[in-house]
Amino acid sequence: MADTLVYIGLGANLAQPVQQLERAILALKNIKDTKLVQVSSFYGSKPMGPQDQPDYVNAVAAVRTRLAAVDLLTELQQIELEQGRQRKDERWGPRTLDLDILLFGNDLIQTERLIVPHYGMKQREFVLYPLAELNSNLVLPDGTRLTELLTTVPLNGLTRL
Ligand code: ROI
Repeated sequence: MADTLVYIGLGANLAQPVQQLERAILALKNIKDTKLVQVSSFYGSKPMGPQDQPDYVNAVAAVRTRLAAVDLLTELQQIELEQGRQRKDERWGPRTLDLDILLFGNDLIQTERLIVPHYGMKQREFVLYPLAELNSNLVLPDGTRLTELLTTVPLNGLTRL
């Protein structure tokens, strides 16, 4: 079976977020049947959602995997839990680590556990700009060009750290 190029969004805004992302990247390197191929710069971003929470640190990583998407998701959720992620009731609250599958090749996935492409990615500056650093020629499965999205989504204070 061939491998799949996957883009993963990383985000944290608690408990030393830069270190959380660095630790998560080490953990990505250890996922079975998966190779880390690229990591963007780290970015500081304003919280999307409730504003009474710290700023975020965000990045995007590219991996090549032979795992099925759902099995990769299980691995990512395990890493989140190992880094102290607590599932809270509050929607869009702060978190020590968030790992989102943004794109899984050109696959469209709509299951109970997983929706890919990530539902919010087209509107999120903290996803689109790091992604563009990895592949500015990227075209989404629906044919949208990343460069096109960048013209419509402002930086909103996003800064490269
Ligand atoms: N806001 C920013 N800036 N970065 C995130 O990674 C992020 N993640 C989230 C919500 C709470 C929606 N806001 C965010 O899950």
